Formats: sequence, C-alpha cells, structure tokens
Amino acid sequence: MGSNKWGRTEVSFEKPRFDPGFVSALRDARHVCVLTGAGISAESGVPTFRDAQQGLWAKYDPHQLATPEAFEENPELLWRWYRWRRDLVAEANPNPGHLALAQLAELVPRLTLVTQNVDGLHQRAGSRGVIEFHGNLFDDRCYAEGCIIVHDQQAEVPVCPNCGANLRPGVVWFGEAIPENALNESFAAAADCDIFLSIGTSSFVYPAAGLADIASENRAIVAEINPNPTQHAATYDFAIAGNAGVALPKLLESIAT
Ligand code: BV8
Repeated sequence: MGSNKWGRTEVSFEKPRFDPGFVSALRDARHVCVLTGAGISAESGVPTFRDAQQGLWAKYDPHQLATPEAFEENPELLWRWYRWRRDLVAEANPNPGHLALAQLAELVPRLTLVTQNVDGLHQRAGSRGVIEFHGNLFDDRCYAEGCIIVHDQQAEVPVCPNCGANLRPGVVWFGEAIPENALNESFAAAADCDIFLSIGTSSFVYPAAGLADIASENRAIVAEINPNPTQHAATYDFAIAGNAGVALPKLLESIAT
C-alpha cells in the first residue's frame, strides 16, 4: 500500500481505529460525497456482482446478462433473472452500513449519496435524495419509449400499454448511458466535495468509478471502505479495510465523540 499525507488507516474488525486526521477531516467537512457499490448490500444478503451468482444463475455472467443485447435475444430469461433478484431484495433489509450513511447525512452540512446499486436499500434505510446511478430494480420501463410504466401484468414479458413494446427493468445495462440528471449531479458533487467516500465497490465499472478521480482532481480527500482493497487503494488518501456494516457505525461513533 502506498504512503500518503495522512498515512494508512487500517480497521480491524475488533477495534476499528481511524486515523485522527481522517476523523477530523470528516468532522469538519462541508460536503461529503459517497459512492456505494454492491458491497454495502452484501451484509443484507444481496449477492455482489463479483460474488458467484447463486443457484440456477450460477452459470451466467451478470456482465453478459445485464445488456440490451441479452434482453433482445431472450427477454423471458432476463425477466426471470430480474424477478429472482427482486424477490431476493424484497426479502433483504438495510444493514448497519446503510443506516449509518442515513445518520451521517444528519451530522455533516451536506452529503451527496450516489449509489451504483439498484436495490433501493439506501432509501429504505432513510437516506433521502439518493442518486441512483444505474437505475432501480423495481421500476419497469417501456423498451421503446423509455418511460416508467406502472402496471399489474403477470405476463412473463409484460408489454407497454401505450405502444405494445416489451417492458424492461428500469436499470442501466452495460453499453447504456447513465441517466443525464444522475450523471450531472454526481459529477458536480464529486467536483465540489471535501471528502469522497467510496464504499463497497470494486471500482471497475465506469463512469461511476471515475467519480473518485474527479474528487481527487478537485483536491478532495478520497477514502475507500472495502474488506478487499481495490486497485485504487494505494492512490487514495485512506483505505479502510473492513466491512461497511462494521466500519461505518464505528466511524460515526468516532466523529460523534
Ligand atoms: C457507459 C445495473 C457509455 C444493471 C450495472 C473499458 C473501460 C472503461 C469502461 C468500459 C470499458 N468497456 C466498457 C466500458 C463501459 C462499461 C464498463 O464500465 N464496463 C466495465 C465492466 C469495464 N460501462 C458501461 O457500459 C456504463 N455505460 O459507459 O455508457 C455510453 C455513453 C453514451 C451513450 C451510450 C453509452 C453503464 C454501466 C452500468 C451497468 N449496470 N448495474 C443490473 O444491476 O442488473 S453495473 C453493476 O455492476 C452494478 O450495478 C455495479 O455498479 C457493478 C458492479 O460493481 P460493484 O458495485 O463494485 O460490485 P462488485 O461486485 O464489482 O464489487 C463489490 C465490492 O464490494 C468488492 O470490491 C468487495 O470487496 C466489496 N465488498 C464485499 N462485501 C463488502 C464489501 N465492501 C464493504 N462491505 C462489505 N461487507
């Protein structure tokens, strides 16, 4: 791990210890920008993208499935996959990591929460104004018009009542553009923040993974929380090696004292 002006912050599961410089910077921050990935929902029982898919989905690579090409080729298969994920997420609950981020928003002047996750668990934890960079698992959209459609169809592949095209889950697939508002708001927050916290993401998927670079180029302190340090850990100001559900509540305790 590289050295940096603050030193390295290692969090053990037993006695998480944060660098005092990090704690005071967070306590004094004017604007904190947080990016979360699948890892923050792992302790809620929602498998991450890198975790092996479960059961009958084990033989599928999500990076191949989450594409418009896969949907056009086999909409029935895609709908089975997304319904399986919806059922799994519906059984899940926000964990202490989600709850800590909702509390952090009350402790700092401004917090922007950008999530790559589509599970809605941040909102269920009480976070407001969540920027869903990759859409939401529970929205249905017309494949042709793009608009959200509320319906009660039970068909294997529901169709748009306006134009008859297939409906699709309201998520952003690989090769698709990020919703413009989400992109612009996230880029602006990353450029404005004093501290950028990257939590539970392998930082492989762009443009989400580029937010940390924007923050760093604008002189923000950049930190990650991940039990498995990412390929960026050595260049970040801090790399907190721990599970979000353990480290985030302890971090809140540190700044509240
Ligand atoms: C776009 C919704 C252009 C769907 C998702 C080469 C270089 C750069 C970019 C590209 C490239 N080739 C292709 C691209 C572009 C591509 C991309 O980045 N590909 C990657 C694979 C290289 N990106 C795109 O296509 C994006 N769009 O570029 O558009 C464009 C512009 C204009 C017009 C047209 C097009 C769109 C990407 C969005 C894809 N959709 N999700 C769905 O969910 O079904 S992405 C999906 O994968 C997830 O949403 C998530 O964002 C991502 C997985 O990332 P993570 O969240 O990081 O999850 P992962 O499993 O990888 O890691 C989990 C981490 O948690 C691990 O590090 C683990 O250690 C940690 N962890 C585990 N437990 C815990 C924990 N951490 C904390 N606590 C714990 N307890």
